[in-house]
Amino acid sequence: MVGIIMGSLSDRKVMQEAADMLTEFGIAFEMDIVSAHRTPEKMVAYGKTARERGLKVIIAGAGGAAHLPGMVASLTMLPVIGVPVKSSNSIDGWDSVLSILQMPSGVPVATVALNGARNAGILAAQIIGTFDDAVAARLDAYKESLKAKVDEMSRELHS
Ligand code: RP5
Repeated sequence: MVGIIMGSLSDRKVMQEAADMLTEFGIAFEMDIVSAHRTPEKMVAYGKTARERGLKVIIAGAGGAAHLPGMVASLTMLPVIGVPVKSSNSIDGWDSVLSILQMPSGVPVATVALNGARNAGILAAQIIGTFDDAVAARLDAYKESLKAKVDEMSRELHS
């Protein structure tokens, strides 16, 4: 249902959080390393075949000159969620954020926060939840659990 791709194995720790959320919501996913610069042919094949292979959403994470999410978005009509990863030689992550965020008109990438793979997983689940009632129900329960946590914090503050 969801394809999670990343530019390098060094992105894995961050991107695993997206996978963990999809697992929590009971959504099937695949994970692979696809580099825009080191494996451009693989990236083109991935983007061009994603829909016919049954994927509904793609989560793409990369750092530095992070061209993977935008390039994949140019190759498919599927929604692409971009995760800017703060890589080790990064200028505080701004390189990753801006190169994923500043897409040209007509080719959107839904960009989450720096290292925001958890939200990418939740957003992908919300897209799947628009046509899958079981996933929608799990998302409702998740949102309720967030409310319950804030209520608990409020009680603790006033105790
Ligand atoms: C990008 O360059 C990857 O997405 C990664 O975030 C960054 C560094 O990659 P490695 O040099 O660690 O393979 O392509």
